[in-house]
Amino acid sequence: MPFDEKKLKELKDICKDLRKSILKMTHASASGHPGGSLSAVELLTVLYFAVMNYDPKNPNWSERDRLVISKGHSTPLAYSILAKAGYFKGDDLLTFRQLGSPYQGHTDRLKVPGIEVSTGSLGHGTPNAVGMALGCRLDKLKNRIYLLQSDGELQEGSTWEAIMSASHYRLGNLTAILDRNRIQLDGWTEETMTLEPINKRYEAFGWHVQEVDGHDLDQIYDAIIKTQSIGLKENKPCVIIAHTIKGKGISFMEDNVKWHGVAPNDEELKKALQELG
Ligand SMILES: Cc1ncc(C[n+]2csc(CCOP(=O)(O)OP(=O)(O)O)c2C)c(N)n1
Repeated sequence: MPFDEKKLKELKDICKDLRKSILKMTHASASGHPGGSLSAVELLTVLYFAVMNYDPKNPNWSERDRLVISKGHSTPLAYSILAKAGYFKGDDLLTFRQLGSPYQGHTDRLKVPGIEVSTGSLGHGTPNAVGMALGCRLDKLKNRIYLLQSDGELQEGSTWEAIMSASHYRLGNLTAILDRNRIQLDGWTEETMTLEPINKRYEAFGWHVQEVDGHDLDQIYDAIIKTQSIGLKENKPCVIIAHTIKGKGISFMEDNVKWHGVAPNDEELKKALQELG
């Protein structure tokens, strides 16, 4: 069901704020990963502001839903959204990547509340999420494990071992969202190592598969809600292949591999913020 007008505006405003924050943080540190942060803005916005149960004042609440951000370089987005969700104030986000700052270039669960797993070495998030899903089921918790995967890390063997084990253990409490922005560190995924047909590959590994426009808030929400019922009814892990654009929202960053791990300079920041309005 589509969001009502008020909720849709609220979510769109959050997305815009997050994009601004991503640009300012990477500009301030003159480093970091804007492209893959910008592509996943809508995905995490729907999770944090329309779907997940969590308590920012009690980050370790045992019954919380858990999000594993497997693309651990997307920290400008991760820290910005955790601040917005109330885990911390975030008025020091511009210390991003400085020595002594809690906001390191890759996620560190011991430094930033709300980060469930330290990631950054690609291919570790999916195994962690599978372990969490198993553990939560053993503890008879009614929560859900969400997992943000990148397409580049589907080239890691450990990811597929975990995908295989998730269906073996019938983890109906696991929803993966794949940020299918088609670009990895230095090129297109299909030129580096073919991933397609991703949907058939997941299906062959026993997962339920949906595909959405990863910048359409309604589509993302509907697909996530569907995984909640299908997963449990069919005892199947679910994946949502979210078709996204790396660098989304900034004309000169969109679909441009250069912006994987390069920060905007003064002039580029000004132009990007102007575009966002
Ligand atoms: C095991 C491992 N190998 C290499 C890297 C270096 N690296 C950082 S990001 C990246 C790929 C980025 O592409 P993708 O994973 O698709 O992320 P996104 O496009 O969503 O930002 C690589 C190879 C890494 N972090 N971990």
